[in-house]
Amino acid sequence: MATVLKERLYTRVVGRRILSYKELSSTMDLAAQEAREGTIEGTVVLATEQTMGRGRLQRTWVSRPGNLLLSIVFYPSLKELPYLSMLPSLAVVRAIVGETGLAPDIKWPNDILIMGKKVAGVLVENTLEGDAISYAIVGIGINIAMDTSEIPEIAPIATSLDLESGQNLDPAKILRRVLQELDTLYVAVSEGVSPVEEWRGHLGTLGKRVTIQWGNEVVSGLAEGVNDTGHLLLRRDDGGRVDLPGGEVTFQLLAEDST
Ligand code: BT5
Repeated sequence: MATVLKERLYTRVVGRRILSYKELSSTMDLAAQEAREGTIEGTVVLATEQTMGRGRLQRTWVSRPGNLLLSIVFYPSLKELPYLSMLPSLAVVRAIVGETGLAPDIKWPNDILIMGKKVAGVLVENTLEGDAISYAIVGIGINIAMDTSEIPEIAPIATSLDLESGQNLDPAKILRRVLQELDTLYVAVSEGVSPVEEWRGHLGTLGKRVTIQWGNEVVSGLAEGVNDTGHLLLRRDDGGRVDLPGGEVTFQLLAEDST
């Protein structure tokens, strides 16, 4: 896949170096190792399979062949950092829309859903050195040829692009598009263009009643908006407004839906 990609990749930063493996424990770990060794920014680590694919908070990412599993190395400034978690989900949305015509949306902060089911996930792991960011690894998993109905642990909540589109999509084509979109967005951010408006426009969470777990806290209310650094602005039932940097969203059923 890497050779096909190299030939047709038109990017400035993302994908300047591509490392492709049949099997890894997690692309996050190898990308972090590469970053510590000073690899060039935009290095992409791809794996056909992961034996210990992970999500946030030590959760597992089901990682099988036929899907996209990758991590990208960035050396962002502190100013660029808040945007770094918006860019991958935005790049994935753009790629899915452009390559399949499907209409995904983003569940804050960065799950990609189609008709309420998760088709892709994004994980950003930052490493600080003193006050500066030493490196950030962006991990992206996209289900392409996965029959999620056969995997009990995710069957009720997950889907794949093949299932949703009724086609056998070419993972290399989708990968190329994701990397190109991510590159365009990252270069724009480094030139001072904010991705927030476009990202906000794809957030399916806004306007919904939600319960959010953030650390040990649980808050419920109306997801009113997001601020310029991506924090969710939640109107609590007592009228107060809270600003949440991250967390786990559960949608609340409206009374008429639950009957
Ligand atoms: C994420 O975490 O959604 C981030 C997933 C990032 C995966 C990529 S793959 C390449 C790179 N290398 C890694 O090791 N990771 C990254 P989170 O929001 O915590 O969601 C995890 C939850 O999603 C799990 O608890 C399951 O409920 C669900 N899940 C697991 N595998 C899935 C899959 N293949 N498709 C859809 N949902 C899945």
